[in-house]
Amino acid sequence: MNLPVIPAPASSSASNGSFAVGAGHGIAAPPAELAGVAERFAADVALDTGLTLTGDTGITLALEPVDDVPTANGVRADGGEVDERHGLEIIDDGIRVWGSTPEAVHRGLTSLRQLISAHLQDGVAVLPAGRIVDGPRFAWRGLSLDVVRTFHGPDEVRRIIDMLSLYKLNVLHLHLTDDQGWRVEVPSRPALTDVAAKGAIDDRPGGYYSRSELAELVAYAAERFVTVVPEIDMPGHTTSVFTAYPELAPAQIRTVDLGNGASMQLSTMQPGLDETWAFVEDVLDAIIPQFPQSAFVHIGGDEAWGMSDEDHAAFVERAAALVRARGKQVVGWQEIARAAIDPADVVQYWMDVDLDSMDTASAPSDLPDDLLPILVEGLQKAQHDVPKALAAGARILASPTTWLYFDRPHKDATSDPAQEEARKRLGLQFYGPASIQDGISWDPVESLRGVDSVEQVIGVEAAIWCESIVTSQDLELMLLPRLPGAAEKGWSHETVTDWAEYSARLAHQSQAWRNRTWTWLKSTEVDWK
Ligand code: TNX
Repeated sequence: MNLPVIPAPASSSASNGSFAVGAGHGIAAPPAELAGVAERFAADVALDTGLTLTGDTGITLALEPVDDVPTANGVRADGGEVDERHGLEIIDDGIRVWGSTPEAVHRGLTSLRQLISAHLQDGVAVLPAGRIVDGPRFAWRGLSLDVVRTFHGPDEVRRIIDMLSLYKLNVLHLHLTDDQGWRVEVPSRPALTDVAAKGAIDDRPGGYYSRSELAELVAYAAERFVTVVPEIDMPGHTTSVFTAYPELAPAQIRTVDLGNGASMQLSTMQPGLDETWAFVEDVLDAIIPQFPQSAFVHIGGDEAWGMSDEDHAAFVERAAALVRARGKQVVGWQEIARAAIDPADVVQYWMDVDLDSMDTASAPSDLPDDLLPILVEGLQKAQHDVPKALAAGARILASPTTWLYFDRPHKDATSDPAQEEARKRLGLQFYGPASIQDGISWDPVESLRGVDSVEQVIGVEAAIWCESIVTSQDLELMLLPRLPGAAEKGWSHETVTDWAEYSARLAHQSQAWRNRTWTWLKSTEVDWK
């Protein structure tokens, strides 16, 4: 059955009849544990559709297990075992949503939100009778958000959390530190916020989240069953730290411009310096308590160009040990697999490059001569990261650049001439453009180089890097309409690559996006509602 729901449910069947949801309906007195979920649903329906559910009949909720869909593969970012499987039934007399946990019921109500959006006409949504039994393929389904290159304030981050929630994504990975800035308070290191946080790319405003703003964001996400995972990127991508604490800086700081706001740094933290470790401990001690839901700390580890393999491994191993000593698990970009890692660590795979088909002649022509060999060597090493991670017993978080880097330019023109300027400006040109259809033409197990079984994958995470992204509208235009496709890869057991089927479901999403004032690329590939 082709329901206007993304991600596609594990199973669904149609029956005869329908139920018309209107303003006089609502959730019938829910069990106490589901009161919050019921309130959230009514508030979300109002924001998605303008329909205010003022009654208390029509929709019943129950805490009842669902076990006729497979359990999720992988690991949850909150480290728990929460079951997200749920059922949703529409009959002539009303609607019933059930699952064994509040989160499961919330996921079921999220499908109902989408059904109401798709069927609403003149204040009434006539929902065809039927039954959905659903649950996720992977336990970790996320978005990595770069808040450094452009600082996205708390209001914008809340809008992004709302998007994640509408597509049953359950992780917001905040990339809080990078060469250009630092976005989080560390009370024992005031120069991070007094100095490093002021930076961003070009003359974009800097900024950081205060401790209370972060606590509010984390709570806002938790209410929507989204876990916020913090990333402190090291030992590369740390130039902003050096501006604040020059005693940590290497002798020479070298920056290479790659165009479009992107740059490359050949300056890294030094594992041989005692001060480095005092700093890392201060940062971890300040940050870990700010993310109580997260069982993980992301330690970065990527692109430590110019550093020896030995130094990089020594750094990763010590930083990872400090995270584990604080009771948290380690997640890092795929380069951490070049160090000795633990089976409980998660390796985030991104460099899905095929070296043989690469055209190094197309590298930026103004690249200094000594850099191309460094880049090529990095790509060669990257081919071994996934096998190394798996050999160490660790598992993979799938973020392949080909399909999940949303800073790839949009390929297809838009039906809105006002968006064409932004479409052509946004994204890193060296990636080459991708269509929305390209974004769903893969599978998170089959398509990953070096991966051969679903057990090796803990989940799926899209990434949005903000070198080319300046405004909130830019950010949303790069996230939508791609985000639902990433969510589908993380959730749906059966990989849909049939564009006609998928784009019919995608077309319905624009109704809620319009009501929520989210900017999306009105790609001509889709017949938007
Ligand atoms: C690589 S992906 C980076 C980022 C850039 C991104 C641009 C990764 C772990 N590091 O620093 O912003 O490419 O797509």
